[in-house]
Amino acid sequence: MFVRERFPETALSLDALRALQLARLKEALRHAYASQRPYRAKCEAAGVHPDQLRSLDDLTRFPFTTKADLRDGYPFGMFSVPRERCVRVHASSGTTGRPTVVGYTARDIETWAELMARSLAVAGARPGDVIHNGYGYGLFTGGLGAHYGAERLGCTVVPMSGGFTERQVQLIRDFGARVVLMTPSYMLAVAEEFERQGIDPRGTAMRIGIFGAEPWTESMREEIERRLGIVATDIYGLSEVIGPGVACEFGDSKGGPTIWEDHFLPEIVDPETGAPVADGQPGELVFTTLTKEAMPVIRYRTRDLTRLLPGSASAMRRMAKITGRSDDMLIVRGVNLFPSQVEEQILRDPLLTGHYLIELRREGALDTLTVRVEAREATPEETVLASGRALETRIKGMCGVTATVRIEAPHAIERSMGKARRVLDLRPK
Ligand code: DLL
Repeated sequence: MFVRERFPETALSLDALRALQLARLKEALRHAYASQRPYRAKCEAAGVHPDQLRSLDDLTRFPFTTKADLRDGYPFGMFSVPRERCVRVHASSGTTGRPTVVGYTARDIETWAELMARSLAVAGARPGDVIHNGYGYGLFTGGLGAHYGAERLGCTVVPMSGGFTERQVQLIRDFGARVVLMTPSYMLAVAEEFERQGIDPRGTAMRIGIFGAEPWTESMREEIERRLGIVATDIYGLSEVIGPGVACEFGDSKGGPTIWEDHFLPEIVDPETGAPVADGQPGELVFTTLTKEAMPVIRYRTRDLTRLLPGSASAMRRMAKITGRSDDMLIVRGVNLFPSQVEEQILRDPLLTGHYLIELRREGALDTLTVRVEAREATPEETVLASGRALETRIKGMCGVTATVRIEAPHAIERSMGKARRVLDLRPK
């Protein structure tokens, strides 16, 4: 009830939603065409003009925007308004080279805060809640994006950021946080810190976790819920589109994040050919921003792999859990493998902690795969060995690759404070 009253857009009928999207799309396309020279050049090369867009389906005739376009424009080349009209910039570091810079007008910040407030609300947060925000503050969009949304919803925000794990536990407990935000991998590290301090998280006010910024599996969700006694929901977003709050899961029905389609139009395409893929089929997620002023993106290739699912709690569609990014896919001796597949197999064993690192090496002409995992405290030696062998068998059986499992001492694998690094590729380039 609260969600529908405070965020009536979530109750739009399908017809009203499609009409709103079409009106906004026409405007967004004109805005990008008029203000982003690189995008206009692509349209001209493809022989298309915004006036030719009459239906939502016509969008597939327009060119994509890629990460390379944003990098080429470094730093402010993709801005659609004079830099002076931007009240903020964020940047994502990326793995190589220049960061990707994104800008926001005052209205963009308002939109973002409102959508982030909507996300927190559907996950189960309510005005008056204490929200512990463990997403990193700074150029990363996680911290400030969640912060503004929580304030807008009327919550008391604890701007904790990542790190200082002992302090995270102390403040969650002392300040009575009902809602906790951080990456799922870091939540696991915080769960361990609760255990180390001998504090039962069930005895705190913490009830809801809103986790994202990195891929995580259903098995990871179960592990977090079991260890902390909370409801774990999935929030999705990316800086190029706005930041966190592009989509968020309803806490009571789960089933994948609902995409805020009144602001971001999703498509799925074949990652190799770019051809459209029907709802329900797997492929690469593509977004068109419908209301962004400072940096609209038309058909932005996210490289995230997922499927579009029909709406459940709203007419807006959901996305299935991200299986991985097309650039995170490992090819090991010809077999395609995502870290999430390995994660699922690890978490089937209650003796393993859920912290892991996949190492790839080349020996002679062959790639080798080592999966480093950790046993929980005080696991007897023979049990550890048996767990390792069983995991090798499951990885071979379920993922089709031969892996060597190395079980390490508790805490041997580095904890991340934000996005976890799951793969170390030591193969020569
Ligand atoms: O990670 C924004 C964010 C902050 C989302 C906090 C959720 C919570 P970037 O740093 O630009 O932005 O990274 C975006 O992270 O393309 C996905 O690959 C991945 N990602 C984000 N959320 C999820 C999720 C933020 N729920 C990239 N599940 C995206 C899986 C996610 N992957």
